[in-house]
Amino acid sequence: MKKYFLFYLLFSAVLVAKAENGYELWLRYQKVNNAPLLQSYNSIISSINFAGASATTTVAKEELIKGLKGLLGKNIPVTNSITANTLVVGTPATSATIRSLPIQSQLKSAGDEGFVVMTTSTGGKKVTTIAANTDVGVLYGVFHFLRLLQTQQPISNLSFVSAPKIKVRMLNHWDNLNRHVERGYAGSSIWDWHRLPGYIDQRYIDYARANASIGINGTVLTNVNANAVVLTAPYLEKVAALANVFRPYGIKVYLTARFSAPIEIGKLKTADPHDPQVQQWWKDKATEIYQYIPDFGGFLVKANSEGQPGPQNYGRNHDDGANMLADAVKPHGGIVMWRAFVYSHETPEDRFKQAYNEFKPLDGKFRDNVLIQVKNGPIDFQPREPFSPLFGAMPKTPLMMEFQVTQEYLGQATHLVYEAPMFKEVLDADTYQKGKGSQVAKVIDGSLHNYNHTGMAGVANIGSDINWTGHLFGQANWYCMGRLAWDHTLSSEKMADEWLKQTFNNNHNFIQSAKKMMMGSYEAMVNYMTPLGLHHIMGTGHHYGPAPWVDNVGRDDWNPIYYHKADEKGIGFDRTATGSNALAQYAPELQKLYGNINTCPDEYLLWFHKVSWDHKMKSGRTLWEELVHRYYSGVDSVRSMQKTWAGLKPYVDKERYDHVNMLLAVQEQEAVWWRNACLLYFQTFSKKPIPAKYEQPDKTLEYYKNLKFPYAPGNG
Ligand code: BDP
Repeated sequence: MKKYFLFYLLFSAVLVAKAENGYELWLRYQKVNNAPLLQSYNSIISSINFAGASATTTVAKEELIKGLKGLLGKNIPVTNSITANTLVVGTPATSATIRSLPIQSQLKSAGDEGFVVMTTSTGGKKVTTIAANTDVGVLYGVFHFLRLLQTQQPISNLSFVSAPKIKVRMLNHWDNLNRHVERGYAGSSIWDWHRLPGYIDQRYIDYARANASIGINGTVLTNVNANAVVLTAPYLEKVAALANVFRPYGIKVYLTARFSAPIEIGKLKTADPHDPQVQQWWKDKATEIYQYIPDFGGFLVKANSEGQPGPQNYGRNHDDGANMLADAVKPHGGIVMWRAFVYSHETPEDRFKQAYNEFKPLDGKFRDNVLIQVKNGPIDFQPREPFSPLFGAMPKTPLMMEFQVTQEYLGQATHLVYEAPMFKEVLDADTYQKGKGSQVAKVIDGSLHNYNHTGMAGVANIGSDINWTGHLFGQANWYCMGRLAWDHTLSSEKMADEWLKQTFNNNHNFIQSAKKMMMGSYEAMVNYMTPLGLHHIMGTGHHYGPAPWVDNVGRDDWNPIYYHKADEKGIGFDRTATGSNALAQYAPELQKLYGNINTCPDEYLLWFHKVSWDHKMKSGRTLWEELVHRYYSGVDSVRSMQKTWAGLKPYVDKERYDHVNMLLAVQEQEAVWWRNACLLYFQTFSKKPIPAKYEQPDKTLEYYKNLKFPYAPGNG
């Protein structure tokens, strides 16, 4: 008997210390391990009064019950009555109590999707309320409330109103119908097209929960390098099944539209946007899609870019193409997101300038349901780019932001890189387009130019891996992208703090050290990959690892040597008036700042200037010395991250500790690889030594040049 009892004890202990594989993301709802706080939470939440019966209300209610059960360690009764310390949840439409609470002015400012979380009273009883004008607002409020508890905030005197600053908050999946994810490093696509529509993977539901918890309200299911087959009836049925799962969570489904679809699946001879038959085909297609998915969000389009078909194939322009699709979805309430990531094959122009050159003249020519989706920087999701000069330059056309959450150029899924500081750097950058204070964030939230539509998209880093994102810390990038789309004023520290507390624990020492590690990780990566404004020097095709020497790819601007222009004289791309003059696309204030080699911030120096190896930097070092210093300090930072993580071992479960630990070791090796390969290569031009005080490269440049990775993941 005793033996069995011991066995039982052992068994239940194993259950309690259940494996943490990262699947639960930041929605773990572990019991609050701070006794006084737990007591206070318990005294403030004695019952739940949850009004409403819609699908959204139902999932919100289930989430709240589940969350509170985990966090408080017991079931909180759901009641129809209201007593002291009831949590009152609902909308004015669903709850007479909400209508009567003194929160009406706050509700007004919450708008359509926002919420109010307040401590208030009714009939002399103190209550807490989660209220909104819509059911989805309630859902967001519930997630906010649960976040407060998960991050162990006081809740005795709440007064919080929140409304999203951006309307379309979106993930872009670059997922192919065969489940290969372009630039995906976390397994294969989570969309199991073959088994849809009949089989609904639990992942779809958990995906929707996770997105709703951070305010994401749209998802583009398919790759921008699009396949028209997704627009055929059997696939629309599958898409509809996903849309049905996501709908209660406030998430709309969007698809990528292949511009040549009328030819490929419609049997037309042309896809010319001026052809009436083509226009009709898209109208009919839109009508068909809306029969399957009544709240279909609309299309995302990559056209005349990197070989994708588009209106220019027919001598038309982007506005012709975008407007045709916009007209097709307009009667159904859809939008078109037309990408500005274009650079032409023929143009010998600096690639930096091409998107601006093509789109700026089209300002004001798009239908009112078109948004132009612009990558954060002018080239292509490099570790660090100055903001795209289009931001601020198209006052009559809503521009939305496209960030890349998946780490294509940022160490893929083996490097711990917290991206919030990079996103914030762009959002906070001042365009000066309407004088000082014209930040990129104000362009995309519509406040600078009064845009009627606003949006932010993140290219997803999600795949079939058990922890969703390959690297556990990649989850933080998904998290902060959603949070920033909701509120771009949130600081990187705050989001790291929230994510860490929810994902791991609330221990002060753990949080302080782990946060510091996250906060330094972006700059570390820039330093060991592309310091001082270097860009696009990674391996051809797969973009894995360094390859600054590549000079034989089909077109000039796919070659790293095009971007760094290193020679005996120096290194960097002259984009001032003596060079490509891309700088002229920015406001005069920035032309002046970036145009002067002495005032140009170090971060962007080689983006805009060809700099001699002996140039004296702000640090007092020569450019060569500074480059060496940066590459070495990048590696040093990774080594300190390893030390920090080792010190955090007592605070993290074994599975997740080991996962991060092993990946940090890989990251260290790859950082050394980047450093050595780049410095040995650039040294062939600078002809200067790596000072003896530094550990010297242990391999030759030839060795690095000969490395090949035919099966690197994520390739196109
Ligand atoms: C590049 C990627 C490529 C994408 C392209 C895009 O390497 O796979 O198709 O961006 O955004 O960075 O269209």
